[in-house]
Amino acid sequence: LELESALHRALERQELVLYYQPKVDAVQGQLVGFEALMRWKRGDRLVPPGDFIPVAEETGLILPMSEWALAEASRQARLWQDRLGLNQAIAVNLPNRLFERPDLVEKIHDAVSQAGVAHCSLKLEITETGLMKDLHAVIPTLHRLTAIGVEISIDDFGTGYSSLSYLTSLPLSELKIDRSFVRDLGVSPQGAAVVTAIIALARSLGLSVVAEGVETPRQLDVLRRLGCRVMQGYLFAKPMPGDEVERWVETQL
Ligand code: G
Ligand code: G
Ligand code: NA
Ligand code: MN
Repeated sequence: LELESALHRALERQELVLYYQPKVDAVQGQLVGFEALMRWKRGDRLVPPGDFIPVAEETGLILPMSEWALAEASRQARLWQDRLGLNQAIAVNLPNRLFERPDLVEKIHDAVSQAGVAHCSLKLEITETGLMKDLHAVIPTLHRLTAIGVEISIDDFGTGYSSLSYLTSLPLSELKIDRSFVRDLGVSPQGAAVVTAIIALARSLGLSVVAEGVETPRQLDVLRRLGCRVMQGYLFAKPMPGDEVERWVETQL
């Protein structure tokens, strides 16, 4: 309860910040997008999302927090467009509770229009576990979002216990290979099995694939040989504040 009121104040006092982690095409060496990750500046501490997102979800604070994140990511997209000519999309993690909102599509529309960016400047990352809870309620919303140009990515793919049949009935654009599978690459011969299967699945469904949590050149090498180009992880860049991203982008040119 104490954490709940502290989090409430954090939202009002603008103590929440977004960090951004680049997604790169590791074959061409190109920046292809960003994932926005929330942090809480609590005094001189930087609280990671694992320590407050669960409470935010339980209390419903996740709704205004996510609304804030959508607006903030849109604002950042506009800033990078103006300052650096960057047009890569920023992906926001959207907890499945947000699909309870009948006005979700309008909220997203408002966020991008107020920032003056195109709808395709935002992407949404959702997890399969939450999706499955109320798939039929979610499908029309996903269709409306993709119709206005907001692409949908499935986060932590392969870690849920859901059936795969939903993949063909949803308008998705991307699967993100969970970092637990990437961690095992090059460690054991079985390590590559799941990753190989996800890449094949994505390819046959016409989806792009992103490997998360890439930390070593060995993992990069195995992923490349398996046909995965787009990667995200400490090997390339950690999540950074917006101004640090600008410096990072300049060193990449
Ligand atoms: O940044 P970090 O490694 O600590 O993220 C931990 C978890 O918190 C990840 O699973 C990530 O999806 C989640 N997370 C990070 N930022 C956000 C956010 O803005 N909204 C939601 N709902 N989850 C987030
Ligand atoms: O659940 P989600 O995939 O959104 O979580 C992303 C989390 O992964 C963030 O907390 C981010 O800080 C973390 N992360 C990003 N790159 C790496 C990496 O290379 N290794 C590890 N261990 N974590 C990473
Ligand atoms: Na994510
Ligand atoms: Mn993820």
